[in-house]
Parts: sequence; structure tokens; C-alpha cells
Amino acid sequence: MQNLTSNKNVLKWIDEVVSMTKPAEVMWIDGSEEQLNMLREEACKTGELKALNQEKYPGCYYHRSRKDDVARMEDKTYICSKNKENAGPTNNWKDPEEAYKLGREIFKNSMSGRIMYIIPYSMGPIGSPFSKIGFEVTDSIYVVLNMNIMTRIGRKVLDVLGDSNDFVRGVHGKCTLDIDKRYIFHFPEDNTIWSCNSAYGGNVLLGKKCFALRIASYQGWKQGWMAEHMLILGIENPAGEVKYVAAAFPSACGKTNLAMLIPPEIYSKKGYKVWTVGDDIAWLRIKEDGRLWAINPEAGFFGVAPGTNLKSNYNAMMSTKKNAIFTNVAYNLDDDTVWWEKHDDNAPENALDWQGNPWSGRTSKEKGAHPNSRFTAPAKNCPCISKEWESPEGVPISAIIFGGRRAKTAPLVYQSRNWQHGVFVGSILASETTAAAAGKVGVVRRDPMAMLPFCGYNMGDYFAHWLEMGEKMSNPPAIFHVNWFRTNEEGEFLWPGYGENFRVLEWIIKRCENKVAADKAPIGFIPKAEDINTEELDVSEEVLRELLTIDGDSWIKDVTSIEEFYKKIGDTLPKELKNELNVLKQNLNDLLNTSIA
Ligand code: GTP
Ligand code: SPV
Ligand code: MN
Repeated sequence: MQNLTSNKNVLKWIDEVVSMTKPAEVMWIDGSEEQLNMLREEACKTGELKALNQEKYPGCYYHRSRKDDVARMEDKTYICSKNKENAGPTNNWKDPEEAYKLGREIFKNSMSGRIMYIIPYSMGPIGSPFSKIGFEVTDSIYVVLNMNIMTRIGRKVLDVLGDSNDFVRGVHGKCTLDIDKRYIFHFPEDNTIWSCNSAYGGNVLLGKKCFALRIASYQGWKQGWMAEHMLILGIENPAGEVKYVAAAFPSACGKTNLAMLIPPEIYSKKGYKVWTVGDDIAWLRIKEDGRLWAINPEAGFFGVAPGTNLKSNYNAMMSTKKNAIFTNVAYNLDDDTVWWEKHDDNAPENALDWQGNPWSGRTSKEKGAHPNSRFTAPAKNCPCISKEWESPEGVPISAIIFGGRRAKTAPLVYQSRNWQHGVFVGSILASETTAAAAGKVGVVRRDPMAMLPFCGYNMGDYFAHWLEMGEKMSNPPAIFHVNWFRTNEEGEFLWPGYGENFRVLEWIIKRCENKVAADKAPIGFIPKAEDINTEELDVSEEVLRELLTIDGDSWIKDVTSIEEFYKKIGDTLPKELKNELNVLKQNLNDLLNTSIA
């Protein structure tokens, strides 16, 4: 096939990859529907994809990955910087020479008999000054079709790139899918990503976590901007004014849901609306007005399926009704549709589970869908997509929100005292682990800014970069922390969550506009109970007070775990954060003394 570009930097690199992997054929992905349709057909022939019921799900396909390849693998993910210190204490590190050598051995002839697809893609709207270009070379049609949804691909990207050498070089190969030889190598200093022996999500859609977070966070550090694991949403008030917030929650902790929430009726009746700009990643820059502006570098959603239904997330459901791909959910044999836990109350009787075994929603004890099963859906399908979502300039951010799954310690919401304290609040973010990554589920771990698995450099330097960004802004966003997951003694959620989270967003926006007072607490500002609107909400005043309580004892325990975490960060931990920790300790001591007295 003819080259799609005459860019010598690209062609030289492609030659290297070809001579390493020795594909039978090379195919440039031009982004045309004609070519994509050909690939869809081919994938259906080999069984890599299955076409769903085209009346109910036009343009939609089903895919199953291997049983041991269903989530990001953090222990297989490496930052390969020249100096180990630059990867820092929270990342796996491998010497780049060693990683390239190992990678070359694994990739050697790995595409023989296969077709190598070359995907030119743009993260961010094509041509936006915020956007960046990457290439993913892959031997997986599934990857091509997912990248087509998640990013902007094809010929138009090459037109923007021209002869430039500024692009990220991504190589993905399924190889033999051998878990023992699975690696996701990042070379931030070379703009390079190599991923082998996986065919799943964040391990292989190299534009997403690998580029848009790990490589981009490194680029942002060097170039004075930020790449964050954040959703972006706009809140429109009845006067038609829109305020934007960005929120960082760890994987499977509610970003997609918050990004697309539908306000409770008491608000929608008055004219409040929520608009989605992005659901997973934000690239943030300071503009001349001294504010922080964000774009969503992605073009689609790779969302958690289980728990998603018309009630919990109507907008996500609607986004998946056409041109979507479903991975590792259950397959209804009666009408060629998909199902997952909590999809609806009518679990199919005659189905296949996520591993392809016969499965019945009535009698099977196992789950039909894998807990980390996902949909890939074009953002433009989303009924509440913001009209600014492809704005080349991005949107101005009024508030940053951190959050996680904490059964006890963290209150429903609190506000930091200022940017520096807000960076501290982000740095101590902790959450119970989820099925989004392989490993134990439900264990509390510190996940600073929800970036623990995604920061492409030393976490201490990353904190310092956050502090520095704050100094450069004359009008920085206010920083908050939320927790939708606090439980009672029985382990039930105290807060109804989902659309009702709008009530907390309302308080946050009011705080940004100086329209509501708050109580000073040891950890920051907390709402007065009467300022969280519980009109038409089944939450008693007692429960609301519990949600807003700061339990001194569990915070003291938390401080011990923060100290351990900070010790692990070591010398690069900014002194400002150490000071903030001391302030927190002092405040908690004061609280405990007064409450004892
Ligand atoms: P990633 O795509 O992995 O980054 O996840 P995410 O942060 O976008 O999480 P998502 O919105 O997909 O939600 C993950 C799980 O949390 C789903 O099972 C949701 O149903 C559940 N969830 C989301 N929001 C809430 C909430 O407000 N309350 C409760 N109890 N559960 C929620
Ligand atoms: C996450 O795990 O945060 C995801 C899914 O958004 S993945 O693309 O697999 O990283
Ligand atoms: Mn995510």
C-alpha cells in the first residue's frame, strides 16, 4: 500500500518497526468509512468482532478479550526514563536500553503473517493549539476501530503534522498475548510507547492513558501545562450562564457518571443543565486571563458498563445506541443485544457470559459481564455533549474537584483553603481499589490526584509542578474534595449519588461565586448542613449531618497513612506539602482536645 505521508521522520520510524515486526502487509489508516467498514467486515469474519442487532444497535459491535486480559495491568506498566529518579518511587521503572532490548526480542517477527495497521491520530480537536499528534502501529483491528472512536484519526491528522517530528511513536502488538511477556513501556524522553502481549483497553489504546496521561503529563511538566485524569463538565444556570468544573476521581469512581449527570427535577424545572465536555482526561493550560483552561483530548468514552442504565446514566446509555463497541459484557442470544449487571431488570435467559460460556440471567450465579466490561462510544452521540466540547481554546475552569471511594473518613464535600492547600488535598487523595486495574478490589490506597497509575514522572516533581502552576495563575480554580461513597454501619451508601450529586455541585459553584458561607473545619471548609439542598430528597437531616461529620479518630489514622505515603515520596516532596500536613495534624489535635474537654 502507498504511504499516506512523505514525512521522513514518520517513514524512517515506520521502517524500523516493520523490520522489527515483519508484517505480511502494511495498511495506512486513512479514516475513511469505506476502509473502516472493510475492517469491520474482516473482524467479523475472524470472530474478533460480532455485529450486534443492527436495528436496535446500528453500527454496533461486540468483542470479548482473553480471561487474563480484562483490565489495565499496573504491574506490567513501566516508565523508562534514563534516570530511575525521574520515574520516581510510585512507578515501575526499567532502564530504557533494557526495555528496548526486551521489547525488540518480543516484537521480533511478531507480526509475520499479520497486517500492520498504522493509525495517525490527534489528541484534541484537529488543529487546536492544545492538540498533539501520535501514531499507533498495531496488529489489532479492534484497536483500530476503538481508536477511531476514542480519537480523531486518518489523513486529516497527517495534513496538520506536515514534516514535523513532534509526534508520539506508539507500537502495539498482540504478539502471543502471553501474560508473562506483557509489558507497557513508556519512554517519556523519546515520545515513545511500546505495548506487547495485551489486547485490552488502557493497555493498548495508546492515545488514552499511555499518551494523554503518562507521556503528556511529562510533556506538561517540561512545557508548563498539565495532563490530568479529570472529567470536564459545564453547569448552566437558569440565566444561561455556564461554569465549568474539572474532577479527578480514580478509575471506576464515578467520572463518566458525574460528567453526564442529569440534575434532579427540582433543578431541571428551573432551567439548570449539565453539559459534558469530557469524561476521563483533561489537558489544562493557563491563558492570558490568568485562568486555567481545559480541553478534552479524547473523542469518545471508554466507559464502565456494569451499573450503567437509563436511570443511573441515561446520557451514557444513549451514547452507546449507535456506532459503539461493547467489550466483555454478556451477549443475549435471543436478539443479538448486550446486557450487563444492572442494565435493566430483564436479564436475558439465553445468553453468553463475558467469557463466552452459556449464561442465564435467571439461574446463573456468576456475573454475566466482567466488572470492568466497557463500552466505547463516540462523544458526539451524547445527548448532553457541550457545544464547547471541540472548542480549540477549551473551557475556563472555575473549580477542581478531587474524590474517591471512602467508606468512612472523607465527608460528602469540603473545600480547600487555597491553591496550596488544595494541592495538598489532591496529594492525599485515597480510594478503595476497583476492577479497572488487575489486582485486589476494595483496598484503600493513596492515589494522588487520581494519577498514581498515570503520572509519567516523579510524583514529588509532579506535586511541585502543581504548586508552580498555582503561582502562575492570577485567578486559579477553587479546589474541593467529594466522597459519594460514605457508608453506614450496614455498609450501605449514605448518599444517593448519581444525579443527586448536582446538589453538591450547586454548593461548589455557590462557593466559587462567594454566595454561601461555610464552616471552618480542621480539613478545610465544610458546608453548613442547611446549605446542601435536600428538597425532594430522601436524606434525613441526621444522615446529612453524618455525611458532613469529620471523625477525628479516623483522620488521625489517616494522617499516619499520609505520613507513610509522604515518606515513600522522599526528598522530592515539596516542603509546602509537609507544612500543610503539619497544619492538618495541629488542627486535628485542637479538634480532639476541644471535643474531649
Ligand atoms: P474510569 O472509566 O475507570 O476512569 O471510571 P469512572 O471514574 O468514569 O467511573 P464511572 O462513572 O464509570 O463509575 C464507576 C462505577 O461507580 C459504576 O459502577 C457506577 O455505577 C458507580 N458510581 C458512579 N457514580 C456513583 C455515585 O454517585 N454513587 C454511587 N454509589 N456509585 C456511583
Ligand atoms: C481507567 O482505568 O481509568 C480507564 C479505563 O479509564 S482504561 O482505558 O483501561 O485505562
Ligand atoms: Mn479513567
